Amino acid sequence: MIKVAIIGAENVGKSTLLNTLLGKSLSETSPIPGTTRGVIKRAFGIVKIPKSMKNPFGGADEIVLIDTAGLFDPKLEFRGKVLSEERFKAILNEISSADIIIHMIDAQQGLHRGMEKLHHLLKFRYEKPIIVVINKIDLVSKEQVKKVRELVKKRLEQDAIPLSLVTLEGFNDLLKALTYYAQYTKR
Ligand SMILES: Nc1nc2c(ncn2[C@@H]2O[C@H](COP(=O)(O)OP(=O)(O)OP(=O)(O)O)[C@@H](O)[C@H]2O)c(=O)[nH]1
Ligand SMILES: [Mg+2]
Repeated sequence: MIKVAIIGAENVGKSTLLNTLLGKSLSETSPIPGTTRGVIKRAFGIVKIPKSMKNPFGGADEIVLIDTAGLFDPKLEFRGKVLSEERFKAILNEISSADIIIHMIDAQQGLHRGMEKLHHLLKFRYEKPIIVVINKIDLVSKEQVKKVRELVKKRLEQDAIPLSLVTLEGFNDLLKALTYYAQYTKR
């Protein structure tokens, strides 16, 4: 069983991604930031791997997806408004036990300062493999996507996957990245 945590600022599309990956509506989504309030939501399910891909999860293609509350207010450097210090710590705890982390960025908002710090902490202190996705590319120009992608490359020193959960552009690339990292996960 592989544990994947989806993290990001409020309203970037974390719960939508969880639902899309599992092909069901398990986590509530809405245009209002701060929708996911529970410390953490876990969804146990099987991620659908396209037939053309080798199943990397060895025998069982079971994956635990964790949807977290938005960690930061998208416009401010502050902790998300639904989070108390205690909840914030509880989420960090949970994230630090994940095998793979998906760091989701809103193409309209760009990289969040607080998330940038957290990304480095998770990558270097906890040595987590992190997949960065730039979501909602259907809402912005190609230039904006390029700009955010270059910023990510510079600041996080890794390439990001442009994604839209409306048109599903990039979704296959995300699945590929997930399956790639899953091969290196200790079970
Ligand atoms: N246009 C567009 N809208 C999207 C996309 N992904 C998610 N959304 C919308 O963005 C809004 C927020 O999505 P959620 O999945 O609730 O976001 P979240 O990150 O879970 O938000 P919190 O739980 O509040 O932190 C919803 O209205 C979604 O329908 C996308 O790729 N394109
Ligand atoms: Mg949510």
